[in-house]
Amino acid sequence: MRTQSAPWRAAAVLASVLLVGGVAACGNSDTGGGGSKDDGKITMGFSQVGAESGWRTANTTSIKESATAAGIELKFDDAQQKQENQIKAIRNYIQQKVDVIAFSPVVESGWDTVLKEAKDADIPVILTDRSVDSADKSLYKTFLGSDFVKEGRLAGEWLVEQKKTASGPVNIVELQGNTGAAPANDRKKGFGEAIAANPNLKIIASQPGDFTRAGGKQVMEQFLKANPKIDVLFAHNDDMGLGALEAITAAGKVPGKDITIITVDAVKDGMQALADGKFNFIAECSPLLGPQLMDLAKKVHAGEEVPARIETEETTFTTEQAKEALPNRKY
Ligand code: GYE
Repeated sequence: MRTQSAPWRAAAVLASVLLVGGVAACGNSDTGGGGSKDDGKITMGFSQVGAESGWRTANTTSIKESATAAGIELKFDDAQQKQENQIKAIRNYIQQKVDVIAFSPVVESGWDTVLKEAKDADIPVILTDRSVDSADKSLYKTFLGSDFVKEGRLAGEWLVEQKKTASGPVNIVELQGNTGAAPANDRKKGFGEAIAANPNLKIIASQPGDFTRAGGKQVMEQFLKANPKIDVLFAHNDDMGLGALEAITAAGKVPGKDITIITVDAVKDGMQALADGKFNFIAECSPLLGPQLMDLAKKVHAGEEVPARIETEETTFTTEQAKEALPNRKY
């Protein structure tokens, strides 16, 4: 057995203290993070839905810029609208021992297993933009995003008011977001509940257009072919509404006049269409979630309690209001 000289022994003791400290930091459950804390920098793994819409592009920019401003190291993955890609990205983040995982779930269901894996690895999860339908609320720390049911309801209430003197049936077609997504389910629900106030208002066709311009255009073409009388289009986002404009014009109808168009989001292109009178009403949905998300990441990393639900503030726009707001619109 070798005996160590005093300086070596001191060095060995110091090394083991550092080692133990480091291991403790990696597995520290008090602060709720699974990554290494000793470098003082928070690492966030973020799984984004895709790049399907103007809203999504603005949301991605907001998240990237806010991470830089907050000094948070961001690992970013674009899932191209596929749940399997999101699950893969989250598993990678777990393996890399990031401090916080944040994601916007493309659909509501099917997350329990991977969320449990993150919880077992002691990595806090923040849901942003869209939520999950998991019964176990301990699988994530908080959900930051809009009230999609309310957006649908505001859209429906505006229509009820517009059509209150209609004496005959008002035929509505609906372009839904991607199947199973929280904003698609919830906007449909809110809108449906609001228009039930007037039995003349009838949804005669409703199909997913996947939140994309191409999807909106293609499905609107089918709607127009199959239905000679369409009075109203409710599109779950601006991009599908913008795609539908092309189909409506190609069919020889005047958007905003022959067909009343209601959308959700209020991104620049949508607001321009509204200001031009091609859209008639937009329920706003804010994509600028980055600053709040970074604040939350710092808090959960520090082991602070955060509210289980944080709702985004939003408004609605008519043509007049869009004209006023457009010059200062950032996205
Ligand atoms: O409305 C749509 C996007 O999840 C709120 O996703 C978001 C929605 C948004 O593709 O444009």
